[in-house]
Amino acid sequence: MTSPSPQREPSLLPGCTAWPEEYAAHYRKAGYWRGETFGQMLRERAQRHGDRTAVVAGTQRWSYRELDERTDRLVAGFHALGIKPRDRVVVQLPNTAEFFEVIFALFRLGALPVFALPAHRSAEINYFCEFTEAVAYVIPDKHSGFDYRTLAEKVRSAVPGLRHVVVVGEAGPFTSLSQLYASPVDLPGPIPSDVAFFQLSGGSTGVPKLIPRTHDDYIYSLRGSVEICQLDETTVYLCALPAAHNFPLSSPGVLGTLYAGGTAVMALHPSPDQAFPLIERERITFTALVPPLAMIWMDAAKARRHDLSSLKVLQVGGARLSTEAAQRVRPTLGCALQQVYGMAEGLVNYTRLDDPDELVIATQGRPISPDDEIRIIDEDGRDVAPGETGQLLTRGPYTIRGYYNAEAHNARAFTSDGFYCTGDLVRVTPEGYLVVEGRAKDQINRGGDKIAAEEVENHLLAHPSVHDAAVISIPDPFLGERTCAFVIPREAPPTAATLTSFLRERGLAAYKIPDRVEFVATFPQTGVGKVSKKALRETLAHR
Ligand code: OOB
Repeated sequence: MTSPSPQREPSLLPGCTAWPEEYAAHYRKAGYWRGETFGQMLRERAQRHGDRTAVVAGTQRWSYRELDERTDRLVAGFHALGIKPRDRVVVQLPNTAEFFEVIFALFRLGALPVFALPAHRSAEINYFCEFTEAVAYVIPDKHSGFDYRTLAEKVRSAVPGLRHVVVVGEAGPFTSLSQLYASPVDLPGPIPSDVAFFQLSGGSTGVPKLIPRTHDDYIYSLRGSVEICQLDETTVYLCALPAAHNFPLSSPGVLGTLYAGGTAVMALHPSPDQAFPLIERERITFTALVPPLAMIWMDAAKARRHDLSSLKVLQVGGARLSTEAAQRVRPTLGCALQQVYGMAEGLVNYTRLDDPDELVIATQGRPISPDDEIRIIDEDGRDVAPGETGQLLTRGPYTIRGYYNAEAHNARAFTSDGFYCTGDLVRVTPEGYLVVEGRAKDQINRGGDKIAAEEVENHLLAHPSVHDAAVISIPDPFLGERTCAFVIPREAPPTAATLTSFLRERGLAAYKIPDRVEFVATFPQTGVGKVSKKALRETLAHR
């Protein structure tokens, strides 16, 4: 058992930026931050909903009480491994039941999960472990045909500070999660203003940035999301996207479902083959997808082999949904559409369940909180006229004030008065709804997967035959965007295949490998001598 230690003075993890005291005081006074931690939240839900089903995954069905008890026993196990409050633990788990006990045990202990995605490979995981000085790394044995233990071997040899690899399943040379359960111990837990975990930023720079989220701010975003999405004990949420991502985790996602006392059903893969039988069997009421998956589901639903009639709401977010696709949701799937425009840094916008169709189909919603502040600025940093498109800046009770240990980057990504510069080009409708029109950041949004151009460029530049590289997005009818790498070769030009396998060997996640490679002799330049990605995009349109 862990109990909070209210006697401890609040002190934020070094490397994190606190909200200025006057804002924190306001967010508490307004009732947004209610002084609750994730460990307490689960305990309270277990007391209230003991026998209700919290989690369904494969053949496992855990009640709230069972999840709470398993969590306590794992807290003891992690503690016995020597994992302490504020230690970072990279968690890379697919959609399994263990995902919950692992993260709640770390939350309760006050250790900080770093939420990696199942698609990440050694390039990303080495970096997360090194940068956060992680003491442990939690993996499945195998998932989607990939053996994570071979990845862990690589990470272990590259990052000597990593003390433990914990495996869900067959552990091989590592520690098995199943051997960690121990008798509950009484430990001081974290306090609500503490950082609870790290999310990853989609990013636009060389390496992904880490996003520290506190118990206070994240639980507020859950409560707000649960209210807007009308979740309650009868909600059966299907988690088809990777649970570690902010959207299925908390918007309202699996954590919002547990907040509301509902049931979170985990699908290992989001394909209709796996998801539709689950919808029918578990009577799923609510789920979330990225646009390309929504299109696959809509096509598959035409066959009508499964009963999807329990589904009330399909949320679509993470990337722009076309109006045409938005219009097809109800006719094909028989449920309401909710558009979600959010970011791991904080701000989440929803269309409301009682909004008129025009708003649901043509906008990306409005913020959760009355205290989410929105500014839309032009290239000179001036507020645009109402309805004009510009870059969205935001500040509020669940939007971070800085990335972890990133002082120089923070100076660019946040204004001096604490607004986060989203890099999204947005306009506001007369009803106060946001419409995402484009992007000012150097990122590719490949069907919801975010790729920082500079990160891929740096990996390409490591190849001896590459003189220079520029990665851009190309429009794609299915994914919205794909990536194209423009490469200036040295004397001996490599082939496109050599370069993509080189990136794979460097351990880059598959979704970041360029879909297309073009060789050129020079790059077009902007007036100030930078590579003009706009001109490169135009070149491609003409090829
Ligand atoms: C979600 O979070 P991230 O951190 O993976 O990506 C955030 C970025 C946004 O800045 C925007 O560029 C893009 O993804 N985005 C959308 C969008 N939702 C996100 N662009 C257009 N339309 C949308 N509906 O992607 C995320 C986090 C929480 C909830 C939902 C999505």
